[in-house]
Amino acid sequence: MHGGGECPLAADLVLVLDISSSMGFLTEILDRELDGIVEEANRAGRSTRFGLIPFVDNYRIDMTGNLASGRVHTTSHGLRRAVQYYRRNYTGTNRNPGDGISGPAKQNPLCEENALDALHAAAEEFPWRSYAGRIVVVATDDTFLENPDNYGDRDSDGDTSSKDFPTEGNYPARRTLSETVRALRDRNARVFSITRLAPPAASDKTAPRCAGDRRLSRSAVSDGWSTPYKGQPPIPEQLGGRNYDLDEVRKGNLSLSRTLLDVVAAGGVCALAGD
Ligand SMILES: [Ca+2]
Ligand SMILES: [Ca+2]
Ligand SMILES: [Ca+2]
Repeated sequence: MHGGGECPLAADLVLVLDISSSMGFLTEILDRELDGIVEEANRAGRSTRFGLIPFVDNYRIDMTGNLASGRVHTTSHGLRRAVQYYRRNYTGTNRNPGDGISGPAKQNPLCEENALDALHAAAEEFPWRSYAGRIVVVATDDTFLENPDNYGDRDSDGDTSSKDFPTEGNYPARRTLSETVRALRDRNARVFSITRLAPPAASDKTAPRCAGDRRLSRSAVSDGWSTPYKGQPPIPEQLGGRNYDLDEVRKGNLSLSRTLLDVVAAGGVCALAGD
C-alpha cells in the first residue's frame, strides 16, 4: 500500500486525437504540457498508462510506446515524440494517419472527421488492464459521419475518384454511433470529450476553421459531443463522462493539464494488484 493506507489509483487513458490541420494548436499545447501531465498522473501511488490514436478521416493506433508492443506509453518523452511526429507528417500536410507516411497528402474534402472508428478501435484494440479504470478522451473540433457514408466522397454521389480539388478518396465510415457506444460500454470505458460547443463566430478571426465542404450543417459541429447526434444522446453522456469546451482550451481559459488530470482522478480506480 502507498502513502499511509491510501489506495493506489490505476487508470488507462487513451487519447483519441483529431490531428487535422484545424487542430494543430491542440497538438502544440499537448506537446508543451505532457511532461507535467504524465508526471502528475503517476505521482503518489498512481499508475497511469497512456495510449494514442490519431485520426482524421481514418485512424492509426500509435505503436511507438514502451510497453505492449508499442500500444502503451508510460513516459512523456515517448508520448511527446509521437505527438510531434503526427503533427509534422500528417497535420500540416493533410495526410490521413491510417494511410501511413507514404499516403497521399492534401486529403480531407469534408469537414467532418472520423472520430467514431478511432473510438471503436480504442475499445477493441487497446490492451486495457483488467484492474484499471478505463478512460477515453477524444479531442476534436467537428462532428462525425456514420457507416455507410464515406468521408472521401465530397459530393455524395457514391464515387470517390474525382481528382479536382479538394481531391476525393476512399475513406469509408466503418461504424455507426450505436455500434461504437456498444463497443466502449462492453469494455467498461468512460468517454470524455474536448470539443467545440458551436462553430467559430465570423467575428473570431483567430479561431481555426474548416474551409472544406460539409455533409452535415455548420451548427452540427457539437453533435455527438455536447448536443444529440440525430436524436441520440451525446457520447460522453452515454458513457459516464462529460464534455469540455475546446475553445476555452484554445484561448487559455481552461487548462488542458488540469482537465486531463481531473479525468484521470475521476476515472481511475483503486487497484490492489500491482503493475
Ligand atoms: Ca478538421
Ligand atoms: Ca474530414
Ligand atoms: Ca464523389
